Amino acid sequence: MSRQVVHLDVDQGVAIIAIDNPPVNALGHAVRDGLVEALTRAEADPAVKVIVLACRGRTFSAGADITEFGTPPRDPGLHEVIERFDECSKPTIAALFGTTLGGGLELAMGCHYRVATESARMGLPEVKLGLLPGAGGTQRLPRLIGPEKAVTAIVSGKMIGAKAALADGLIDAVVAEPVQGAVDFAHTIGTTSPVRVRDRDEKLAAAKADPAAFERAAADAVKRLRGIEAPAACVESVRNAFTMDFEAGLAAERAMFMRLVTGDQSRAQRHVFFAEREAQKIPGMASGLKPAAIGQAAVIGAGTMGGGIAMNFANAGVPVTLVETGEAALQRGLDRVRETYDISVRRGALPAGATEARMALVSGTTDWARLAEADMVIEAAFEEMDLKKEIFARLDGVAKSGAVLATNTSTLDIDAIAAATARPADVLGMHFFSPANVMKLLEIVRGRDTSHQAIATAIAVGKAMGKVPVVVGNCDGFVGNRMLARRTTECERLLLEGALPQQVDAVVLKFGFPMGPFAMGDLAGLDVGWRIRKHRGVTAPISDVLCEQGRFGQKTGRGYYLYESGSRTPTPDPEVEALIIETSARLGVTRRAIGDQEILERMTYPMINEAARILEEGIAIRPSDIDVVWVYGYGWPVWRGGPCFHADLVGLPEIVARLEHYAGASGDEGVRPAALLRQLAEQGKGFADIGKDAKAAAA
Ligand code: T1G
Repeated sequence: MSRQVVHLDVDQGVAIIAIDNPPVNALGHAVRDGLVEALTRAEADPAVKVIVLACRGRTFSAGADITEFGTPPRDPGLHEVIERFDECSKPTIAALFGTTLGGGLELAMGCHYRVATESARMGLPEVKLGLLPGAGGTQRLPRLIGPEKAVTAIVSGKMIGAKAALADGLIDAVVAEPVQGAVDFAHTIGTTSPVRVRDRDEKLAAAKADPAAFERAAADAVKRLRGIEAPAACVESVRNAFTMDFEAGLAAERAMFMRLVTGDQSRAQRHVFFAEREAQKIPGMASGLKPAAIGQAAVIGAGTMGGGIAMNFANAGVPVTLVETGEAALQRGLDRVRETYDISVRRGALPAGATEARMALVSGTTDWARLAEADMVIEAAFEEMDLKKEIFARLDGVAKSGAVLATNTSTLDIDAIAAATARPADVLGMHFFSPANVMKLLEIVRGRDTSHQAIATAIAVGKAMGKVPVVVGNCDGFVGNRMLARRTTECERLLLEGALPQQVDAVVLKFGFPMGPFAMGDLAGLDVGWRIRKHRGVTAPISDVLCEQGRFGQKTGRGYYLYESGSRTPTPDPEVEALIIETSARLGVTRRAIGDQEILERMTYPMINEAARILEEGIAIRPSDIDVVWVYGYGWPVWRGGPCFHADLVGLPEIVARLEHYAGASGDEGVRPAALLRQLAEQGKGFADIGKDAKAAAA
């Protein structure tokens, strides 16, 4: 017996149609069916004068049911349901609260009026799924708030609050409580004949007369969006709102939606949407396990990373104490945090007053006894094992029982660090990516003895910080950096064999990364990798020579590229080209022209191969976790879904064959296809097939 997902109640001439489909009132087939049935009854009921569309639970509808995409469409379609509300002979009012998104907002715009609670937020985020609003949103939103604001909102996919929505004309009133507010609003309109949004074109007039302002807003909205299809479709469809009649605009929108929803880019972006949520599900973890409450946090080390981590706590509203060994270093750290907030306020990224509000949550001390107050301590000291062991041994004697003790190490052995304490169950890695207060990815590294409680707490803290947490196993480089090391090795080889930095970077940029690996190295500082290589006794001929010459990248004005007078724009450097050619000769490597396709394969396939090994060793729970790591931590284009998703699109047999070729050419057994990769290829399977097994195990 399927549960009732739409309720209809009538009281004093007002019909309340309430969607009841937790967790987010997604507009799946049963809901759409129920809405048509309830609306038909309410419209036919002579006692009903006004109809309120409401939702139960925590939010008005967050949109179409994304899990239905890629399955055969089932009538009534969402656009048909919305048309029914739009054509209704009685006034219809949507009662918004929570996060009204996508098809949920489109449904609300199909109603004649909208009210919302003050805390309500609303938006059309379809572009983040590689789509455009496909149920009238690109035609109705411009009629409510004007084409310029509509195109900016739809291409960004951002939410706006109720006050801004009221000011723009998206809603008609801000109310204290959604349903009662809608009922009260109903009494103000009485039974005046409904005003259909489709018939409101006063806000289109200016764009019809002079589209220049719209075209400027559209160009501004899509700048820097290279290679991705959905934003351009969003612009075209909003433009249709004032260049076509409503029905034609609706039909064109639907056609564009159907093209996008069946395309690889939207499939990739929907894959990442679910992968990000799947990554927080840990097989064997009791579903009712509650994370520990973090009332007070502490960060050891007030350097760049420590300061950024402290900001993450303050941003989540958690008081945090920065701990340093000396007053001068502590003050420098606190000043850097304050300055970072000030920059965000000056840029408008944070509201005025945010610096003081956030800094009120950040304190500093050189007194380790203060650590006893913390429910979570994150160590962000120098990347040196003996120092970390000393810190954790000392922490073990000070921290309160049950506190989560985390290290921000980017590669060191979590088990070795945990062994310095008598409480390894409370120890784990929380690997933030620089800048820690900006980058979304958080690798949560579980040690051999780490408890599910500690992991659940770290996941919850990461989410509260606005991070994307991914639980990974303990090995050198964990998941992201371990795969990056494969790409870095290929970068060095490509230079020796005949490529130049600008050629390799151009190929990686064209694939969709925001930066190429050499420009990225110059940004991070070539001395960082140099120090690690020296520590491990490995060499990278060209990068080592650059570092020996003090060419560390942007920070020294020259690295692989030149940076003229403090500019951040990389310029190819003839001296570096000469150095590369000389190094090839010195090492007896005959240089050759290397094609872009080979470069792209060597920039991606060895990493994909390493992903297969990571899965074989259980360092990642599922392939989609690896996709999340690379999309949110390293700039893999979200519309390509991540390394494993991409590998399935290319086809594993092709990748195996090319890896065999490159392993033979280089003599590097690390490039030879992993057993799992070969096995999947032989079975005609992909990484996605592994994901299905892991998901079943986690259920
Ligand atoms: N469809 C199906 N499942 C959804 C869903 C959706 N639209 N939104 C969320 N879920 C699931 C999610 O996978 C998770 O499942 C659970 O709900 C809680 O979500 C025609 C085409 C609303 C801000 O893009 O942004 O309408 O992991 O963990 O952090 O034009 O969910 O528990 O099994 O994210 O509180 C447009 C997507 C759809 C909104 C809540 N709408 N959702 O965040 O919870 S396309 C969206 C969100 C569309 C029309 C077009 C967030 C949220 P599980 P959660 P949260």
